[in-house]
Amino acid sequence: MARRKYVVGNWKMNGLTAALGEAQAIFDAAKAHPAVDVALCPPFTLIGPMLAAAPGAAVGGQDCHSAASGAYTGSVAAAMLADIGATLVIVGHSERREGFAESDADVKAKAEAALAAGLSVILCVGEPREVRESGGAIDYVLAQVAGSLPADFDASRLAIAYEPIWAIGTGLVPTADDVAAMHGAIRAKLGDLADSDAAGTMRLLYGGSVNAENAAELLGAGDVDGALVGGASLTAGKFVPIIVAAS
Ligand code: G2H
Repeated sequence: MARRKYVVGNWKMNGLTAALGEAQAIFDAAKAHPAVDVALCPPFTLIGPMLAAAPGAAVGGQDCHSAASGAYTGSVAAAMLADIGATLVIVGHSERREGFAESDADVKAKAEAALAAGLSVILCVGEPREVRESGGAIDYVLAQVAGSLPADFDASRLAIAYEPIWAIGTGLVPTADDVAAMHGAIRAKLGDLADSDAAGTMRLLYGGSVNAENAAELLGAGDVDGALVGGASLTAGKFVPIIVAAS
């Protein structure tokens, strides 16, 4: 079965309630492109209000804790996200891996908790600049995939986002050939780690400085099923052209 395109906005720590109009405009425009699955991951504070503004939309978190509850000040459990209507969560973003010292094992535990709570998961991987420059990017990312992949999963609810760290928020992007090579290697690794059905079903997203100008080329690269978009997902004017490029 063909994989549906998937375009996800990661608002990071951006957005007050005044931004809900942008989300509404994005989800309204997305209705004209039913072949593309569109989701937004705003800060935790906006998940409920965004769902109230756009009922039925795919809205998710940018992180979750691996525990179901407990003394984890500042954290949010996967079941709490599901409880307010979120349907997905990002785990293992490099800004969490680097800024909050999250290991592959941490990311794996979060992904497993999120799947158990009924959420879909976008699991992020990606290499730093020095690893890319030394020629070790594919080995580095495949090790992250092996270390972060949930022990058991429904491939229709798990996507991997390849986000080279040096491309995040920098305006730099890998070539379409480099993206295709990485995604092909990830899909082959999934075949080894899981099975060929899972490898064929799972969607692989590219993330890192995706914008209206480069989206068509990046989304057209081999084994790219969608995009995880940061800065260009904050307004309908910048994000909708990326949805159009995916359709
Ligand atoms: C990469 C991406 C969103 P940006 O982090 O996940 O951000 O598109 O701003 O590079």
